[in-house]
Amino acid sequence: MYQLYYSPGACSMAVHVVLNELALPFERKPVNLEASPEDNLEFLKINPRGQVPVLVADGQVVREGGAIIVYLLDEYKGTLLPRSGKTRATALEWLMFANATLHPAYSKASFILKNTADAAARDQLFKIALEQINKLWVDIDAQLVKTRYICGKDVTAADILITVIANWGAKYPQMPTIGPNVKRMLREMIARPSYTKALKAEQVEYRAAA
Ligand SMILES: N[C@@H](CCC(=O)N[C@@H](CS)C(=O)NCC(=O)O)C(=O)O
Repeated sequence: MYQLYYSPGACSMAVHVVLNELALPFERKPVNLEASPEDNLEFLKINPRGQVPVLVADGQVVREGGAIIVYLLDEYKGTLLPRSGKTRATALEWLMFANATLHPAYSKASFILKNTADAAARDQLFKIALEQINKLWVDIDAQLVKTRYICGKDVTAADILITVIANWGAKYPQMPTIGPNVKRMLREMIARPSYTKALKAEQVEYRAAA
């Protein structure tokens, strides 16, 4: 039995959706990311970096969302990650883009909002971070003009993670600009049973597709 350490609506939700897609049973372990280290001792023993997601697989700790998703999709056959060749390269490229380019762009904006005390400096830095995020959505939208999902006609893991990240902007003072083709994909993704179930379990309202 797997254990998934997660925070509602965080990047860990992509692992939650993948586990649902694969119909794998798992135990949900909520983590309060705002808690002080003293109040998070149990989780910090599992991941001293204090970050979710963490998957515990038969006692082995697996960290880094991208690695967890690839591990699960390699272990259990499915269409979310092609098994070899150029289609796998494309699927990995977009998954890593979501994990290592889009996610950090949002992390930057969130960091600025949380840690800049001076309001004028915060607004200025947030505006720059938002422009960077918006450029990435233009790129994603351009891809989704050509294809139904990010890698073609089939859903892959990248669509799942992109859909999770898109919702983070709902908490910002100004929401990122997400194009119509992305919104179409987001609506399709959140209608999947795997996604509906995860949103309900984590009690997350999805606002980015409107
Ligand atoms: N590279 C890591 C990043 C994970 C990450 O940034 N997780 C966020 C939630 S989306 C988190 O735990 N933030 C709390 C923190 O960094 O202290 C991964 O992809 O797993």
